[in-house]
Amino acid sequence: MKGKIIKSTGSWYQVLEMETGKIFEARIRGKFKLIKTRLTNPLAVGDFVEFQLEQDDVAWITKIEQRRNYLIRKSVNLSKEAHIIASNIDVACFIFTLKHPETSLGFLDRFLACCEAYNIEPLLLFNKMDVLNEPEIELVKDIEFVYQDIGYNTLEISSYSQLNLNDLQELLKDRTSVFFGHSGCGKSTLVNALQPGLNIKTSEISDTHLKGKHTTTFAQMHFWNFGGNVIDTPGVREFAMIDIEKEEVQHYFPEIFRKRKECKFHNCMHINEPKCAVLEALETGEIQETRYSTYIKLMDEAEELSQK
Ligand SMILES: Nc1nc2c(ncn2[C@@H]2O[C@H](COP(=O)(O)OP(=O)(O)OP(=O)(O)O)[C@@H](O)[C@H]2O)c(=O)[nH]1
Ligand SMILES: [Mg+2]
Ligand SMILES: [Zn+2]
Repeated sequence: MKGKIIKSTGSWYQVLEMETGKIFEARIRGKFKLIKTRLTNPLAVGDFVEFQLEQDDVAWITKIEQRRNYLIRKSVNLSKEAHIIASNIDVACFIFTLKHPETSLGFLDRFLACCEAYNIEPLLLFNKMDVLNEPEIELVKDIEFVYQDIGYNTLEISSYSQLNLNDLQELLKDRTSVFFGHSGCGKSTLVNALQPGLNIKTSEISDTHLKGKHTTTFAQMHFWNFGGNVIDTPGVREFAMIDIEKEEVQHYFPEIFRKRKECKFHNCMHINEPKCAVLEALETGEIQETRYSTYIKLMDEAEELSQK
């Protein structure tokens, strides 16, 4: 039998049998190594699998199909183990909140670099617009402009005031999307707002730290009645890339990669080389300092990893 993983807790899974629409609780039998990296989860939500039924109700997953793409992360300094957030994705939505909780641009840039590396289309959603005052709205628009200029698709939204939710539905319709962001940024609330009746658990962010409480603990796929589906994921604090070479990092920053053609040296890494077009663009503000600083950090991390 063939199916798709729609929920994963790490020890057991939910598999949707595509033909009948039946859902089974399932476990793994055998080895599932598609990539060489050590993983905390061999199977992820979005994976297509083969499974067998035993005594009618226990499903054993026996095989996993190659993934078309996947979103993968590890914590910045932590172990060598990585975690597949979701797989076989059409669009990866990054939920950005200027406040409650505050989202750092470095976190966003790491996510975008990962999308570039794994061939996933990102969509940048500026959420909780309803809580912002005029200067804060201006700030969001400035940030938005920077990312649009690089080539990313963006949308200002709010689940509370329903801002642009129809436009968002259009963008998500008939596709598999994943919602990603810090705990408390409003991923699950957004799923509920896009489809009232799902009643996914949400909770208020803490008053003292203005951070989320990690309400969603497992990735889970939900199906839209307007077509397509979404993978709601647990909030994460930080994001690091895996298996990345120092020289390769610039490929994942489109504006840096475009500029590199004008550098004097063809193998310029844009650190301190003479006649570097990227450093010049940084000077003029054409390339953002926050983006550049994440670029440098990712190169440092890649170098550190290669020395281990
Ligand atoms: N003002 C405002 N608050 C929102 C909005 N969307 C969500 N919230 C609130 O933000 C808090 C956190 O929302 P959740 O949906 O649980 O956040 P989450 O991203 O799913 O968090 P985790 O599951 O912990 O990763 C809740 O109190 C929501 O009511 C919004 O558009 N505007
Ligand atoms: Mg949630
Ligand atoms: Zn250069």
